[in-house]
Amino acid sequence: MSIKTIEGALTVQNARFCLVVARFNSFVVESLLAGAIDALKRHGADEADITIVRVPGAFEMPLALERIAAKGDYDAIVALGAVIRGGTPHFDYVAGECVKGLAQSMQKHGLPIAFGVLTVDTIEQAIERSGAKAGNKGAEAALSAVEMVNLLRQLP
Ligand code: INI
Repeated sequence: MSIKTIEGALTVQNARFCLVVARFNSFVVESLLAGAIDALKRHGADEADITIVRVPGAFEMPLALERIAAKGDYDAIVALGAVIRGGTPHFDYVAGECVKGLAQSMQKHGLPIAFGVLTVDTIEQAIERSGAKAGNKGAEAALSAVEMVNLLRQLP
């Protein structure tokens, strides 16, 4: 007896992606964006099917993203940002609201939303995760979006 496995492939055709990108900490986020675009293109996405929407910071992401998700123009959304801990509780509010809002939109619309928002303690950790020794989390998020688009196309 063989086990039936359903999983999403890592190459995609005819899929529209929206990248929602925070301007805050742009020195890191622009590298996440470059990684995400590169990954999408190398895994089959057409440049004409990729849209970038810029927001001020991670706190504003849920509002823009909910509007985009509700419109239904995209097969997946990739959220890209960086929340870096400072000396105050600000980090917890911004990161918490961001992830909560994104998760709510994903469930509400049944739409893949990849979480490419770094939540780190130091600038060094952010740099490591945006194209240095810990990889590029923007590229990883984009790949998750590709996989989920393909998975949802297969699920009944
Ligand atoms: N926004 C971020 O995307 N990352 C951060 O690290 C950050 N910090 O630390 O303050 C941040 N703050 C701005 C926030 O997202 C809003 O844009 C701002 O509060 C205006 O609403």
